[in-house]
Formats: sequence, C-alpha cells, structure tokens
Amino acid sequence: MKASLLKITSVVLGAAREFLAREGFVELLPVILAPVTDPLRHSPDRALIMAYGGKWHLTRSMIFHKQAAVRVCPRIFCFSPNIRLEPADWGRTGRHLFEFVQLDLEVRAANREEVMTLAERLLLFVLQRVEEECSQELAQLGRRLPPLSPPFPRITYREAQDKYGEEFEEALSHTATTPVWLVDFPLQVREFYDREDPSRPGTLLDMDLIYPEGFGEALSGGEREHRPERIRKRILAQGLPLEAYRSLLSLAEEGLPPSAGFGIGIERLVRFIAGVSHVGEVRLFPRVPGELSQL
Ligand code: ASN
Repeated sequence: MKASLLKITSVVLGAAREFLAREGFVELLPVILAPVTDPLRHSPDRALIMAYGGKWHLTRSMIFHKQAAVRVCPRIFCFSPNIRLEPADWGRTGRHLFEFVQLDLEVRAANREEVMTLAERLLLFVLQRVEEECSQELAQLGRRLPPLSPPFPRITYREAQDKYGEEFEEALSHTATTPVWLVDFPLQVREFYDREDPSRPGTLLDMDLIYPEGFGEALSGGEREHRPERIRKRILAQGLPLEAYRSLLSLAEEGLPPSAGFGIGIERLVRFIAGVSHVGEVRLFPRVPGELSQL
C-alpha cells in the first residue's frame, strides 16, 4: 500500500508541475528558514532557531515570500515544506502533520474568482492524470473517486455556520458529495494578510475548498492585503507586535503588487485521492503531532 501511495504522490506532483508550467507559472525553490513567517494565530507553538545573531522561524507558510515574489514574476508556485507544531492530540485528526508540503501559488493582479477557477482546473487535471496513470494503485486501494464537475458549489462562512453550527467545516465535508467552496470569512477569524472586501467591511475576499466524504479542508487562499497602512492597521487590530512584521512592512512600503493565491496541502490531496484515513500514511517519514520517529 505504501508503494501505491508514493506512486500517486509522485504523479500528483508531476501533473501539478505540468499544469502550472503550461499556465505560465515559474517554480520557486522553497524557503525553510525566514525572519518573518505566517502568524497563524491559532497555532500556539513557535519553531525557531538562532543563527548569525538573528532569529529564524521554520516556515509556517510562504505567504509573505509569495507576495514578494510576484514583484519579480507574475505567476509563481512552490512545493513548500511547512513546519507547524500543532498540539499533540491533533495527531489523531487524520488531517495534521507537523511537517507537511503545500503547493503554494500566487498570481499578480489576480482576483479571487480567477484563482478559484484556476484551482478547479488544477484539481481536475491532477485527478484525471492520476486516474490515467495510477489505475492499478487506485484499484489496489479500493478507491473510486467521486466525479468532479466544476464550478464547485459555494457557501459563505455565515451560511455554513447557520446551517451546521460551530463544527460546520466537519459537517460540510461529511455531507458533501463534491468539493465545496467556503467563502467570505469574517475579518477576525483569519490572518491579517487576507484582503477585506471594500464593499463589505468586515468580510474577507478569501476562500477554503472543502473535500467531500469527510476528508476536510483541501486548500485555503484569497486576495491579499498589500497596502502598508492597511497591513499595519490589521496587525495592530489582531494584537500582534508591529516589530515582528517590520521587514514585511518595509517591503510593503517599497511596494507590493496586489495579488491572489492559495495553498493546497499535498498529503491531504493524496489522502483524498487514495481514500486513506490518515495523512501520515501518505508519507514515508511522517511527522505526526505527538509522535516520535525513528528516521
Ligand atoms: N498558503 C495559504 C495561502 O496562500 C496560507 C497558509 O498556508 N496559511 O493563503
């Protein structure tokens, strides 16, 4: 079974690269250590090393690097290893690893609609390629993928909350038979880099994609805040120290272009494609919260 999962992962990576190259994207090499990284306010732990008199975070996501990279190339992507030291009991959710890889992409001057369509086409391309090249592996895993037909349905954060209560993401994923877009998160539940909708203050121009069949969140992204005065205001409103984001603010003052993008977790995508119960099964050397490893 492990060999089948590794083969599927390899086909997924190749197909995503091929699709994005055809769409004019340039692949960046990943950044693993950075003076500033994604705040992820809901993730309590901080992985840091000290070197050369400075503090280096292990990258939680390449969000700020993506915003800076689209100054140079208009369409970029990266297979980005992320470290997130989640609580030990999250090892049992089936969805969390403390080291995982996301396919992170960003498009200069794009809006949310454009990147949502791109995500749908990317997903369709990758799944078709896996069905063509991994039919034996899927059969061995006993997996039949649900048919995907974009555009995927959408539900707003508020609608989902009203319909399913506080555990709406879980409920949505369990009841869905197709991937579903969850859009328009309230400002206070997301990070400061998601752009507020100018015509609907308090609502963000962001989105998550939720897998059907209980597989949970697939990707998250949105339009970005790139104006220094707005970034500063949002950092302060979240009670974060401006000092920690000084390098981001000076980049924004030099000028960051407007952009939109998303990140899609590779292990979660393969988990969904293969229909296995835990993301750790996808990796040869899994990093499961709360567990130690031999290698
Ligand atoms: N990759 C996500 C994005 O592009 C950010 C994240 O992983 N927290 O919005």
